[in-house]
Amino acid sequence: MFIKKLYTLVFIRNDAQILLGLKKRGFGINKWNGFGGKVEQNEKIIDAAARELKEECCLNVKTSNLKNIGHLEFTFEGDSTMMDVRVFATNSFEGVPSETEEMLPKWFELDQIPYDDMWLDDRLWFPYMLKGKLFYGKFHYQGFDKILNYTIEELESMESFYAKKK
Ligand code: 95F
Repeated sequence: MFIKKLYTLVFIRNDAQILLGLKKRGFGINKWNGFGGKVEQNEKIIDAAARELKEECCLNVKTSNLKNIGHLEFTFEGDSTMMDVRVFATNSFEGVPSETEEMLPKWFELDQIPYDDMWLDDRLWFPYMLKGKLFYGKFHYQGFDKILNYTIEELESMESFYAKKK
C-alpha cells in the first residue's frame, strides 16, 4: 500500500528556548523545523538522529541522551510514500549551533515559535512536545499547504506504542 521511509527529527531544548533550523535547500526549503533526515540502510535510527543533527548544525549529542518523544506519519495525496518520522529531544549537547549548507540554526523562545514559517502540522503537535507529552500524529497532505485529514494522540510510553504497532 504505502512504501515507508524512515526519518529522524531532533529538537534541542532548554527551559526557555528551542533550537530550530531554517532549511536552506531541498524539501521544506525556507521552513523552520527540527534537525533530521533519512535513516540510511543498516543504520540505527538513533545513530541517524545524532548524525543528522551534527551534519545540519554541527552539534554533538550522545545517543543515550536522545529521548524518543513522538512518532509522526506523513502522506501526500498522489504519492505512495509514507514518511515515518521518529522525533527525539534532548537538553544535553556539545558545541555551538552553526550554520551549514543545509540549515540556519536559531534559538526561539517557547512562546515565539514561528509557526507561520513551518510545516502546517507543527502547530498541531508542537503543543504536545512543549508540554512534555509523548505523541503519535498522522497527517495526510494535499500539496504542501493543505492538510486533508489528521489525527493526533497522546501516548503513555513510546515502548508500548511500538510494541502494539509491531
Ligand atoms: C514536518 C517533516 C515533514 C512534514 C521532513 C523530513 O524530515 C523529517 C521532518 N519532515 N516535518 N514537521 N512536517 C510534513 C515531511 C515533509
